[in-house]
Amino acid sequence: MEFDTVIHGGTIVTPQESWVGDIGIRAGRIAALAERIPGGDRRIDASGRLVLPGGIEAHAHIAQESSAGLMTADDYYSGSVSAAFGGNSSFIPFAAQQRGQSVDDVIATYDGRAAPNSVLDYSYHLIISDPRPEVLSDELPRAFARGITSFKVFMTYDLMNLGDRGMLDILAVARQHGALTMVHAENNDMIKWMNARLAAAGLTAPKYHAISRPAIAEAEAINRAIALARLVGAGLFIVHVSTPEGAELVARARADGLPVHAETCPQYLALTRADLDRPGMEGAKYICSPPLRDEATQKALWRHARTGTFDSVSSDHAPYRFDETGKFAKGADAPYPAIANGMPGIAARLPYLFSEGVVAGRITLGQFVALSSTNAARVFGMDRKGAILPGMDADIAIWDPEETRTVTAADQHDAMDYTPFEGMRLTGWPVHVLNRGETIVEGGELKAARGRGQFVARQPYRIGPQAPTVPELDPAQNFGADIWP
Ligand code: DUC
Ligand code: ZN
Ligand code: ZN
Repeated sequence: MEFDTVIHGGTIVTPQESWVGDIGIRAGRIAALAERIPGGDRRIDASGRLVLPGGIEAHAHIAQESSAGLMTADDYYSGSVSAAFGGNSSFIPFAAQQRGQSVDDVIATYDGRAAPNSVLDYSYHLIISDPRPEVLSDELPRAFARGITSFKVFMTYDLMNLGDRGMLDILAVARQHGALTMVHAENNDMIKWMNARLAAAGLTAPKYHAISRPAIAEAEAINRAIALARLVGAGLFIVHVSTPEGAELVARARADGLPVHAETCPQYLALTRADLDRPGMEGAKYICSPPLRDEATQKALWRHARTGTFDSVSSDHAPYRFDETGKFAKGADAPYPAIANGMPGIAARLPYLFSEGVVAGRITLGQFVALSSTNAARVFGMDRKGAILPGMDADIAIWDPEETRTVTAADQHDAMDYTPFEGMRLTGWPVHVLNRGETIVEGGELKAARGRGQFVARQPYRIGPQAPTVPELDPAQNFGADIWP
C-alpha cells in the first residue's frame, strides 16, 4: 500500500488517548494508522512532536461588513493565512445578510470572496438580520441543503436584534430543517439604558464600553435564548460566552439534557476590563462585545472549559485596525459606541489555549484537541474533519510542545496593526500544518497557494427524536391541537 505522505514517530492525540505512531496519507485522506508505516513518497519526521487534528476556527469575521458597513481588515487570503499560521486546517467565518438581501445573494457574495482567496478549507455560518417570510420558507432551507447548516442571530443591536418572536420563528425553521442557531445573547434594552446614562454623564472613553454591557445583560439573554429554544425543541449554540452566570446557565441546560452548545474566547480568559482603561485611546483595541470582564470571570471560564460546558474556544477574530480604516472610522476620539467592535486573534487562539491551558495545567491535551477542533467538527457537521482516523481528511497540525515564543503583531500574518496578545510568552507552537494532506505552513513559511481551500458542505444538525419539546406543542397533551411542526 503506497502513501503520498507518512507522518512518522509523533505523539498522535485524540480527545480520548494519545500514542506514538505513524499516519499514512493518500489522496488527501488519512489512509492508515499504525505503530510503524514504511515508505511514503514524502516522510515527515514528527518525533518529539505532537500530532493533532488541525484546528477548526469556528468563529471568525473575514471580509465581512459590520452592520454599520465597516469592512474587516482581513480578507479570505490574509485571514486564512493567519489562521494557518495559528495551527488551523479549516475555518467557518460568517456570511452576513444585510437588510433586504436574499440569502442566495449573501452566499454568492461570500463565495466570490472566499473561493479565489482562501488557503484553508472553509464553510460559512450565515448571519441572519432580516428573516422575511421568504427567507424562512425558501432561502434558509436552500442554504441548509447546500451544506450551510448553521447561522447566527442577535438579541442585541437595533439593526440586528430579531426580538423574541423573530427568534422563535427562526429557531422553529432550524429545528424543522436540521440547522443550528447560534446566538449573540445580550439584552438590548439593558445596554441601551446604560448607554443613555453614560452619555448623559458625558462618559464616552473606551473603558465605559465595559460598563455599558453589564454581565447581567448576557445572563438574562442566555436564559431567555435557552427558554425560547426549549419552547420549540431546537438546538442552540451560545457564542462568545463571557460571564460565569452565562456559563452556569449553559452548564445547567446541558445537565438537563438540552441540546445547548457554547463557546468562549481567549480574550475572556486572558484579558480584563483593565485593558480598556489603557492610556489615551489604547483601550479602543480592547473593545469587543460582549466586553472583557475581570479575573474572577477568567477563573470561572477556565473551570467551565475544563468541565465541559464549552464545546469550543474560538477566536471571534473581528479585525479592525487601530486607525481610520477600523477603530477610528468615526473619528480619532470617537465615543465608545462609535468605535468598531472586535479584536483580532485567529493566529493566537490555539497557541494561547495550548500554553495557558495545557502547559499551565488548566486543561488536558485531550481537552485541547476537543476544544480546538473535534467538538466544532461534530457540532457543525464537518464529518470528515476534526479527528485523526482512517477515512478522515488529513487535516493535521504538528506541534512543538516545548518551543517558547513571544507574541508579536508581525507574527500574526494578518492585515492588522496590533494584537491584543502582544508580548505574551507562550509555550507550544504549531510547526507544520496540513490541510487535506497538503502542507500549508511549515517552519514559519507559508506553502499554500491562494485559493487552494475548498468549500466544505456540512451535515445537518440533528437532535434526535427524543429532543424535548414543551407539552403544549404535543397533541397528546394539548387537547389535540395540531399546531406543530
Ligand atoms: N459579535 C461578534 O461575534 N463579533 C464582533 C461583534 C459582535 O457583536
Ligand atoms: Zn456576537
Ligand atoms: Zn463574532
